[in-house]
Amino acid sequence: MSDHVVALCGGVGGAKLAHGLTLALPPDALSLIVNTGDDFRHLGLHISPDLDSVMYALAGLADPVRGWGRREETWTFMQALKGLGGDTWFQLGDGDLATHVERTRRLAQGDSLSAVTAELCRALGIAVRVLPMSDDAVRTRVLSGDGWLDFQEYFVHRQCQPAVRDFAFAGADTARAQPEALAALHRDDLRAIVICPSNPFVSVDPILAVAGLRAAIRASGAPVIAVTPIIGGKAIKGPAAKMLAELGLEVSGAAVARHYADLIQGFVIDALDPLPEPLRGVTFFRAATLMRTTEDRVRLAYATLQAADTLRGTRA
Ligand code: FO1
Repeated sequence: MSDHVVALCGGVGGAKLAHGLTLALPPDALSLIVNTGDDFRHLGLHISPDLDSVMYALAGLADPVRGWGRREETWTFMQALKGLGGDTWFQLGDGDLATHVERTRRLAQGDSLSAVTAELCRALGIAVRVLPMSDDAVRTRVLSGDGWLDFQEYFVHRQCQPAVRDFAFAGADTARAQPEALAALHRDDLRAIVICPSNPFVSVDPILAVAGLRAAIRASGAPVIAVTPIIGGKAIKGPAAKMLAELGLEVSGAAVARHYADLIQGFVIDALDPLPEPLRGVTFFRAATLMRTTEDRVRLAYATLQAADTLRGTRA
């Protein structure tokens, strides 16, 4: 029986479906491959925003309003830093700070990002495999009207205001795919590969840019299914809709499906959106994709897996 699922995810939306999948599947039936293109060094610390969004979502620690960081957070460190005239454009809550300090300490003693992530997951009671896309540095860069910007400079410091023209993933050509991630994609009992409703340009594309990962997905016999991050012409959170418009693309789930067209066999659009024009090799499914509650996450996880199951055996 084919029963392993691999999910690719980035920030907040992706973390929500990843959480739904962990509740729908036994822990050893799921591997999560997480974007690390947003990682950067700040205040001497190694910050991995997407790994943290996923870990906090799975551990029930995520802040439901901000989407990033921990809930019931306190900000004493930030206030003290501000008082000293320090750099405060990137907000680090007190509890969240512990994650970055501990990650940085372990990396400095020579542990890999995968090993550190596994330890952090164990400490937070997370049983599923949370795998950084690579242990090597890959850094997302954004080409804007103001030239090339580092990702967090664009995303947080400039609040996604510069219009985007292109993206680059520095280091992706030579970065080695995380070995367990690659092995999971090569399993012959793979039930589905799920592309979570993460930003296609800056959360999923960096994963696909890592040498070997896109090829492994294409070579897999399992159905590949993506879930829309766009509902009714809007992104629930983040700049996906703004980016689509700035790149001259239609702001719709269908446009995201076209972006993934060479990779997917299935695409889940929102139940309230019109069915897109047919796309060669891609079957569209409808589901309620807005995830307000934990039940919504689980429902979407089951709907996505069921849709993928109908596609089994359809790959050439
Ligand atoms: N996003 C913000 O918009 N402002 C912040 O100050 C901020 C701080 C932050 C700290 C830790 C962390 O793990 C994430 C944080 N994020 C913040 C979110 C993050 O930069 C982005 O959501 C992701 O990189 C995009 O997926």
